[in-house]
Amino acid sequence: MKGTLGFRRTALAGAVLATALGGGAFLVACGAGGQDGGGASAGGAARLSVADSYIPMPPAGGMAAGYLTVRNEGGEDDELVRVSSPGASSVTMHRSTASTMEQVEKLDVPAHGALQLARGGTHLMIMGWQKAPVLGDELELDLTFTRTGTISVKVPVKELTYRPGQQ
Ligand SMILES: [Cu+2]
Repeated sequence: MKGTLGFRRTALAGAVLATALGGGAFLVACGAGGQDGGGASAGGAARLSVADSYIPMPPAGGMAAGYLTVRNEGGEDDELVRVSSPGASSVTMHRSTASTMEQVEKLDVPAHGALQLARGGTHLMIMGWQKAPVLGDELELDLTFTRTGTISVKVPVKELTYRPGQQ
């Protein structure tokens, strides 16, 4: 079965590359079972929930990062395509690379999987706060997904060193 394994690796690398390029090249669809017979509405829609969201307190109320996890318990892939907030003029999606970060237009939320925005990786960038945030504030983020539509969450402003799981 070496051939199969090799193919899977190639497909995976392709998917990672397509994601990295951030383009519309999502031809490398859901490879796993090798069934590419449509499956669109078959396995139940995407079922999303958001957890572990927080914003480390930005220095002097400037640019802040936002982190959260989007879980998808449903059978369809979804993708996060837009984030906005009534309390900030700009929220963008960023991916960190070795030495810098770049804006991306969408982020995948795989079926039976999760999209994790975490320190050192993919994150939200929040700018233009209408009111300088203080610890304990909550910022509404409106997350728009291709299939699910918009989910609004209240994201707490935490200490700069906060990590999820800490109280
Ligand atoms: Cu960034």
